[in-house]
Amino acid sequence: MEESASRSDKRKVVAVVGGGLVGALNACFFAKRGFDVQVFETREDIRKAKVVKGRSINLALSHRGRSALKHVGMEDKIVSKGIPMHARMIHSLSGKQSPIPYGKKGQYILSVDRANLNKELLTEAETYPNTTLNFGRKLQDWNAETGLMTFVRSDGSEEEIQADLIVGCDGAFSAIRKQFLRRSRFDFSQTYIPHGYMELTMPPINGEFAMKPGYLHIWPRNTFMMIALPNLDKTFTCTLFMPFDEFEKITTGDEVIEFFQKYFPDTIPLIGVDALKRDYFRLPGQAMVSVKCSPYHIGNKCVLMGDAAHAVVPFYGQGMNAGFEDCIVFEEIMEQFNEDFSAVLPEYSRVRVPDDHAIADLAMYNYIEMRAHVNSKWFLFRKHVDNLLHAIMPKTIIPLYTMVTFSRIRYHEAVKRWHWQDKVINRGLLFTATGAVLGASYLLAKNPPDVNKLTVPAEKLWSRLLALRAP
Ligand code: FAD
Ligand code: EGU
Repeated sequence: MEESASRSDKRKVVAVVGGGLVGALNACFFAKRGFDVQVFETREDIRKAKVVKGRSINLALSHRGRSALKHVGMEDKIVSKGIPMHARMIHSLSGKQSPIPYGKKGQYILSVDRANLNKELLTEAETYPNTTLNFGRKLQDWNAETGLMTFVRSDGSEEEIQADLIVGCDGAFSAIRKQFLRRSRFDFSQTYIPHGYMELTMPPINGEFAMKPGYLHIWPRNTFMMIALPNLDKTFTCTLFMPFDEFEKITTGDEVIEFFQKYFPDTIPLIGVDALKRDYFRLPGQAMVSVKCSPYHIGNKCVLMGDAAHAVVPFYGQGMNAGFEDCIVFEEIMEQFNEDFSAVLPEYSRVRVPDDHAIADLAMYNYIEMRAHVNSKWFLFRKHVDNLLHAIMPKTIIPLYTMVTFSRIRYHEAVKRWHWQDKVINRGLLFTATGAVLGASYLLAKNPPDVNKLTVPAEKLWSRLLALRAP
């Protein structure tokens, strides 16, 4: 009697599998609600490890990610260690640099250090007495009926743990997700893109940033693209995107320099010839994968969040931001349904799948668009058109990246609105063009041109037509 009473009194155990960015943040969300939170992470504690190998060194943090950090009181701490980027800086082949602001003064994104962000979130999670971080625990398998998980410790020994709720935050190659794949009516797709990425460091020059730090630097070259984000130590992390077969074509230091001479000549003296020759061969090009699936839950036992639910290609700077927003959405539904997992989990899938799929599609769309025809001129042109239309009709036309980056408009709503805006713009163009044709016909009918005077310079004819008045 007594035992069963104390058992039902016991706090529910939430196992967060994966102590990466989303797992560590999620631990804070669940800890705040008072659950017994157990985090399991394959790696050793990154706060103790000397070298942290891993994916991208820095990331662009924007509104959605910040909102989630705010929920757990971490926004200021992270923002204070971020470097604001108020604009993109477009580098043309000739070395010309053109800034394009992200928006108004308050509209900027932040370059944040991935390792530091992860460490701060783990430390924050640990401040809750009801949270335990378990490092060196790799999830091997789990049972969807019982919620029993098997972990392998660093020394090879196994450990079994039971939880009331399992939150899979174990990244794009999620081990938790494997059980989902065996279930009926689970949709899953995974696509590797032909491009890989490589990170190169641009050191400071005379103790100062080698380029202006307040920008996201971009070298758009169609098939090839490079992007650079500033770090607190006054370095830039440059990320080179190119097709794997192109990566493989370059086999010697001289070929690296030749390649950079052709596409990114202004960066050679900034990264340094020797560093370039050396660092290019440190690691091979890294793969990028897009993963979509649905639903995100199994019964009242398990739910996927972050890259485990939706890995997106990085061409919108939204992967982490979307994963952080997952945590807010789940939190709101927990509130709404009184922490009743059997109601919360299906609702979470229902609400969140369309939005995560929308951002996955947008990121893939932007990848295809950028590699197809985005050189520096086109990039500048498109962004200026976007910003101009917004300036003319601020309430009607909001650039897509603004909705994605600086608002919490649901991703799928942003896409809908974007299509609608496109229609408005096209109608506007059609209307203008029709007006011009009608106006021209009218003027020509009223004042048939004197064939002998058709040597009038073209500009004059145009200015007459545009002025819509008889000559
Ligand atoms: P992860 O960061 O992958 O963390 C998963 C964790 O789970 C890891 O710590 C891993 O060790 C652990 N784990 C894995 N398997 C197991 C297991 N079996 N048992 C226990 N633990 C396990 N996003 C942005 O918002 N802005 C950007 O600017 C941006 N730039 C990017 C640039 C590049 C080149 C790339 C590749 C991605 C970028 N992203 C960006 C996306 C971002 O990196 C991811 O969306 C984010 O890291 C997802 O966090 P996560 O916690 O879901 O997964
Ligand atoms: C890629 C890799 C510029 C960090 C998309 C913009 C990215 C980032 C853009 C990486 C681009 C591309 C946007 C932001 C951001 C732009 C965005 C891409 C950060 C549409 C560390 N993208 N990224 N769009 O508008 O909305 O500036 O590795 F080159 S931040 Cl590909 Cl806003």
